[in-house]
Amino acid sequence: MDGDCIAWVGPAAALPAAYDGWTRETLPGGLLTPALIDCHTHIVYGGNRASEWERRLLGASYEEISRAGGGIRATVAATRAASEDELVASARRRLDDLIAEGLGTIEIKSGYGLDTQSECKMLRAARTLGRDSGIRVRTSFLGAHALPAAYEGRPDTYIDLVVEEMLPAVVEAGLADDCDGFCENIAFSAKQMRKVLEKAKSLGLGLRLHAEQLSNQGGAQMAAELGALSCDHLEYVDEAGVKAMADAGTVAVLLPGAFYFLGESKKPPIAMMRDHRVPMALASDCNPGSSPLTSLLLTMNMGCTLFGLTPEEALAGTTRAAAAALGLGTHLGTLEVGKTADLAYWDVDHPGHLAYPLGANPHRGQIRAGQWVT
Ligand code: DI6
Ligand code: FE
Repeated sequence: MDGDCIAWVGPAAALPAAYDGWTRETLPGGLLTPALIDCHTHIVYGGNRASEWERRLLGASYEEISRAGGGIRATVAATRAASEDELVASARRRLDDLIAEGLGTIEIKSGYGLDTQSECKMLRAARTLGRDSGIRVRTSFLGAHALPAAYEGRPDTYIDLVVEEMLPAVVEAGLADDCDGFCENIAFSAKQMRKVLEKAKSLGLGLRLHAEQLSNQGGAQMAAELGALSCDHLEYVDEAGVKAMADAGTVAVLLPGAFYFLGESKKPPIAMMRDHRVPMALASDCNPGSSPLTSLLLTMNMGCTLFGLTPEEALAGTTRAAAAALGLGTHLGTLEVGKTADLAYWDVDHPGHLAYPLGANPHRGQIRAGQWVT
């Protein structure tokens, strides 16, 4: 490593003589990887939804709870009521779980504020988490996550508010790197989401979209045609959507934690994505309703056991493909000369073994931008 970058990679015996005088460190464990990247989280939120989970165990569906005014709206109420400091503190506990497993970069969405002031509060909390923890944080504005109760029956009026007031405000304050939305029959249509994403693009934000999680709305195709960095969930995506993603270089972010926790049965079309060479990332989707998950290693295991990814695809999913999903592929995600030295080392002897255990944590240490962290 030279400063914060990787200077050379290879077998020790091939080390050029020019490096003879450089400091050497021998790391414990058998494997060095890029630090892991969680490219889709809603880790900042107020309250929890444990009682909603119990209702689902007794037979209520996620969709029914949402239509009855619970679900995301319950977390919106709790998040609006929480102070910024409270949001930072509760999210920090979840972030620390991820860091303990080699996390170096995380994406954090807003989307539980649904008014300008509360969305900004969430995004400021996310930025504070990045400064306090030393982990690289990328933020996504998710104002079009759910229809606030006050706009019941007037979704287009709410979309206008997102486009005309909220997006310009978060961009002006420098709080958002990217823009996301929930394109679903219980949220917003592809036409409504197009309006939001087009505005975001004109303001210079990267684009991503929750698409085809519970039904096929054509959101993935629409977002890919706008040049989205990622489309996420994708259980119900069809071949037109996958093709559009392949053409645009859009990353498929798979979220097996939500599939598992909601007891879904329709899997994303992995074989089709492989055929079209769409890069596949894996993320926790950490959120209180559909995926209260704070382990990327378990996410990788679920990607293999539930979706049929290979263990090596799972590792690429939380490194190389996850970096691409955040638009950071030229700096992060692989061990290559010139990339940022964000590294994790592990007590395993084969890359495929990271995804293998359930509940074990073989992480032994981390290097962030060339600095040792123990
Ligand atoms: N899809 C999800 O998986 C999360 N948001 C979304 O649009 C769930 C959010 C929640 O239930 O609180
Ligand atoms: Fe999500």
